Amino acid sequence: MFQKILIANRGEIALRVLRACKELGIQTVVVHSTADADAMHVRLADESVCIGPPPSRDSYLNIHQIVAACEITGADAVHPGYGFLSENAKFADILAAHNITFIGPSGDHIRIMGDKIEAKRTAKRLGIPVVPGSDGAVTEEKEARRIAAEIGYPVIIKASAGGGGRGMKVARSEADLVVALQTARSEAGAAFGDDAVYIEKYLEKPRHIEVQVFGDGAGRGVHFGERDCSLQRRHQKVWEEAPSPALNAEERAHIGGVCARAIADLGYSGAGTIEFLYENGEFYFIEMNTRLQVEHPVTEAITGIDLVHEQIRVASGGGLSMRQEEIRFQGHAIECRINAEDPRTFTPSPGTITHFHTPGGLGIRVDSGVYSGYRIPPYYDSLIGKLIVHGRNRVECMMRLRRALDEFVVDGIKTTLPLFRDLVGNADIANGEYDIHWLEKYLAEED
Ligand code: MV4
Repeated sequence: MFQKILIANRGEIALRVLRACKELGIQTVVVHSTADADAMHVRLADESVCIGPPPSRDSYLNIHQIVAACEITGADAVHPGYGFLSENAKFADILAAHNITFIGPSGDHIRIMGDKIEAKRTAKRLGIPVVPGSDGAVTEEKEARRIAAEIGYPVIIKASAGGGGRGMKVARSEADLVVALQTARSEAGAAFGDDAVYIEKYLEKPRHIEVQVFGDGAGRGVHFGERDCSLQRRHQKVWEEAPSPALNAEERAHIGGVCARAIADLGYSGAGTIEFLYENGEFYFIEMNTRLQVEHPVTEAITGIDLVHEQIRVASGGGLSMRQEEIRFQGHAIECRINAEDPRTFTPSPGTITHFHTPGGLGIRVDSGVYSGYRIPPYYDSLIGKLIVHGRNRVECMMRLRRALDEFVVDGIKTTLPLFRDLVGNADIANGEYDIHWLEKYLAEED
């Protein structure tokens, strides 16, 4: 097992990883920017190293500074959290070259999944169902027309270097296609320095369902069920739940089994998430994330398994602590992302939190690094905490969520809490009847 882990992140996820390290008796080092000197994770860590000024590129994204912090403190592993360097293949390779363990998959696996064309080709080869479309990159107009005619309109053109909704264009007819192809290619070239694009059938009203997987890097793979992340705005998830209200136990076991086998065959190591669009009873792979995700606590709630413990264990060579048959799903969990934003316009609202009171009681978890008197720096994302509620079934979970939202107090700044208080009372949400466009339509109708 590791002696000392360096946490290369900030905010609630730095605290999340810190807690896992403490439980495992592992020493902790955190790195931070000058803007985060008074952050909770800095106070609670055994050691801290200031690695630069506020902008992320000069601190949390500065590979040299982080490697130097490892050398100075003698850390033998790095947990990258999510965002920042968590899916940076070069960072994983550099750490490996310095004999420091990256708590995550190999640089090569990160690289494959970062290239969306390569990721889709790999998924298909491993038996994961993919969205019908081009076999690889498309450059010629003629070829684009042929593929689109074959799969049928509407189609979507995506950048291979994109992902997470960046660099996509929908074409509803052949007349749209030429413009969409040219625009997508030039935008991708400008944004990512790679103009490779591919074509897919455009799904009109899918849900976003993702499967949590884990590999031991030696040919074993397991799945931890799915999360429904359809409630989002501008590709920012707002509310996530497990299990998905749209799936039955048979569909869950089937897609989970497909994903677990794929991860085993790939020789993948650590935590991963396989993202699907789900429409009319069918799953279509879109991307794979090679990191721990923001919404991992809903999976922890329904399985009772600490996914960060598992990441650390696998990275240290201890293997997976359980077999698939030992992973059981109990009840229902919902996560609300509490952002320092206007609840309607989502405009960031940094400033000082004058009063912070979190809900408690059975089935309630709050992951947050903020406190009364904390000043939110304007340099980073606006997530200030996550409320995760667990119940024996979805109805109980929703009742408990409504009560927890009533107890939650954040004064001094605007937050997304009022939006969640509206959503828990909405009939479509109560019925679990929503797709990836539901929230944006709801917000547009409210105005
Ligand atoms: C799609 C799609 C419809 N059809 N692909 C957006 C993020 C990126 N991960 C993939 N995305 C989409 N891909 C096909 N073939 C619709 C989206 C999409 C979306 C997906 C998941 C969650 C929210 C979304 C919001 C708008 C569009």
